[in-house]
Amino acid sequence: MASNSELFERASRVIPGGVNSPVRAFRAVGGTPRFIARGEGAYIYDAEGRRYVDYIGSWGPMILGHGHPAVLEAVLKAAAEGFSFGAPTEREIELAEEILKLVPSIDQVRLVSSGTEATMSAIRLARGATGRPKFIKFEGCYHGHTDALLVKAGSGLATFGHPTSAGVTPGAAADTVVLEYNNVEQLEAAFAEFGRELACVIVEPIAGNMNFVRASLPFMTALRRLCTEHGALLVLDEVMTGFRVGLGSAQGHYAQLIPGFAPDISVFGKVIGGGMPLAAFGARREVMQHLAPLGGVYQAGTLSGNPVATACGLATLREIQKPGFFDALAARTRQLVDGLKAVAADNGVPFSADCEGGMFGFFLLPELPQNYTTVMTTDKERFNRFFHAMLDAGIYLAPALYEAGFVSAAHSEADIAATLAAARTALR
Ligand code: KE4
Repeated sequence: MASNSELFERASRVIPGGVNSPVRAFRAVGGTPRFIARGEGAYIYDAEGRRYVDYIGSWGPMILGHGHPAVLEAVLKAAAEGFSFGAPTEREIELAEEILKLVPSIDQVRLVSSGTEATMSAIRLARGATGRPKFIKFEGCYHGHTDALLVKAGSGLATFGHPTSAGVTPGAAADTVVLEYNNVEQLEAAFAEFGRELACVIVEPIAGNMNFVRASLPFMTALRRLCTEHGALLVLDEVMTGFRVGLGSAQGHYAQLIPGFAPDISVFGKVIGGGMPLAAFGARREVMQHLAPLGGVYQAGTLSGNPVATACGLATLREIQKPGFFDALAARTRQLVDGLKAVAADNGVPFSADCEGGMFGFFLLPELPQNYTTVMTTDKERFNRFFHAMLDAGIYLAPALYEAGFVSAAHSEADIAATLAAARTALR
């Protein structure tokens, strides 16, 4: 049986950094990544046979836990009927209908293979539908790795964003305006300056890519009002929050707090694929009609609406609609978060945490941060020590202080208790 370090060394010879996605390399926290052999319920097992309580859940998709029998059965049945046809199938209609049933703000949806593809397409759709070039994003939000989205705040409002990645040209970043999350004044000023040129604003309604930062009510209200006033489309990136923070996703949560609130375009991923490559974007009919083959906005994909992935997503969405599913999941997540806060308080460690549905975040900061700058004031060394102490105790948390955590329906009271016991020791 090869060890994690042997596998990491072998992987690094043939795959850049030994991983197919950077966060998996543990570079933020140091140490050797665990190579996972299998998952079962709330647990993952590494190449050395060690068991971990899994709070990554593939970064959100595994809301039912690993190997849910009904999902496994649906996937095996679909696979036996054919992996991919490059032609329409009934199951794509079924999944689209299921999504529309759960997302009242959209009339139509297009299925794709990754969140990056979905947000990239949503921005192209917004630009095509409005005929406008610019869009706003926020520092600390991550929407996938499309060129125009790998941009950080420029110095001052007037200058546009600067690329955050090599290989992104100034031209590709030129129409991206990057503002501070939860900063209403900056939003007002940007709309005053660029309003008529803005195709859309794209935002994570709860920013899981800076761990867990909620859009404040004034911010979300201002976003909706300003987009409406200036004819820009409000794009909610719910790749992480969609069907994770509640059956109505984050938009359902905000619609309860802000009467009549609804986005213009919604982006989904992760949970709707149940762990298989599947994401989606949707909007009202008059917006979606701009998409090929009907309209002039081109968008396509060989494996879009893949028959096996749609079976996995559909089975997952059916399970989460069962009575009491989210009540139980939210209660279990709340139990974890409240327990962690209590353990930190007992040990005098500055700590704040929050959760919604099956998604949570915690900070080694006394107060919940409202933006990226504050999140990054966290003592990184202290976080890394905590992460590794928990990992060594068999608790697998996100290997970066800017990532959110996820609880599945398979996490038991005993798993939460074991996590809190490990946290007590680690925080001491
Ligand atoms: P993908 O292209 O990775 O499927 O989705 C991009 C994306 C879009 N929007 C949001 C809000 C997202 O969180 C993501 C991807 N999330 C990261 C975790 N922070 C995926 C993990 C990774 O990059 O390996």
